Amino acid sequence: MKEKLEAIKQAAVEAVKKAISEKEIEDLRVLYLGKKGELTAILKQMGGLSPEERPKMGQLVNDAKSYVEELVLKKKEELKAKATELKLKAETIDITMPAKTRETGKLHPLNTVLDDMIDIFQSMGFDVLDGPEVETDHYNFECLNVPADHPARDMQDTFYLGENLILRTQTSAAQVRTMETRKPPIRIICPGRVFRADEVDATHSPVFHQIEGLVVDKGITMCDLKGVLEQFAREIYGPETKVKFRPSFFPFTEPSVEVDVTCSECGGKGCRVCKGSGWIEILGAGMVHPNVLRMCGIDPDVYSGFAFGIGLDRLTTTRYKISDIRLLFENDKRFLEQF
Ligand code: 2U9
Repeated sequence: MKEKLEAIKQAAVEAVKKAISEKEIEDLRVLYLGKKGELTAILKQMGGLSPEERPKMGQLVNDAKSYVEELVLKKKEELKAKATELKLKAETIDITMPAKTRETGKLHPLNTVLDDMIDIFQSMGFDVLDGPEVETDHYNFECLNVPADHPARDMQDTFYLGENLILRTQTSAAQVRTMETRKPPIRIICPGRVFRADEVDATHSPVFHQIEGLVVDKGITMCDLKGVLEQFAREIYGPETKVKFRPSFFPFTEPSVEVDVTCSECGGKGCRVCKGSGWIEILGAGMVHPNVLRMCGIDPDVYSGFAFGIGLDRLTTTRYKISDIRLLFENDKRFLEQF
């Protein structure tokens, strides 16, 4: 019996040593030490022993059980510690690894310039509005006093989508729509894309951007026009900038002017940028033609107004010294990343 006990003990010790999982060790505990386990079973066989041998054998079985029990416990703890170590290793964050970089988007230079312009006009009390890019002949030409035989109406100059449907050639139509629905005082700017059937080159694109403004109220004069546009020019080009108003002609304004500022490149001395004149043209403007007011349902005997139109693309190319207007529309990342 002693040998049998020793054999069971040895088998248990070997099995426990080899166990590699907590589940395996628990199964071994049940197999050897459980109620029906092999070491428990041997106690039950002691009935055949003499009364002197019984306590000795009992002591030996109990010693063997304690020995295996302790071994199982130790192994269990060992395996648990190993599992925890493996888990921690798997979850370790390598703080020396370089972080994933995320590219940040930037504003397109046109939008930077537009935002600056909107800020300036909003600070002077203008609201910002927009309108449809597809317009009718009525809103784009008729209401703006552009006569039927005006070259701008020619298919050579305007994109026609149907007999009376066109891609707007200026954002003025949005202002006409406003005059139809709002009562004066009106003080609005309308930025947006406009379209003209131009040949494409370094300074011309069939799609370009404008910001047009309109002020209508009682008693608006050329002085208001000058004050607002001088303020705008100085905010954009700096307080030392000189502003010049030259007579011009547009069908929708009378009188009309074109506005020049001292060349920011040479300060007015004359250079390659201003073609030696010392001046750069930045916008067109004028007092809203009485016909336009009338067609928009506003009585020109009671109200007057001024309007202006600024080309955004040229302002952007001169500010950032961009040599070709087409770069603004190509969305080439190598170009855009520079701003
Ligand atoms: C209404 C009445 C009049 C808008 C105006 C200009 C003068 C002008 C050009 C600037 C550069 C177009 O982008 S550009 O080529 N525009 O010179 N625009 S007055 O006049 C209006 C607008 C709306 C109801």
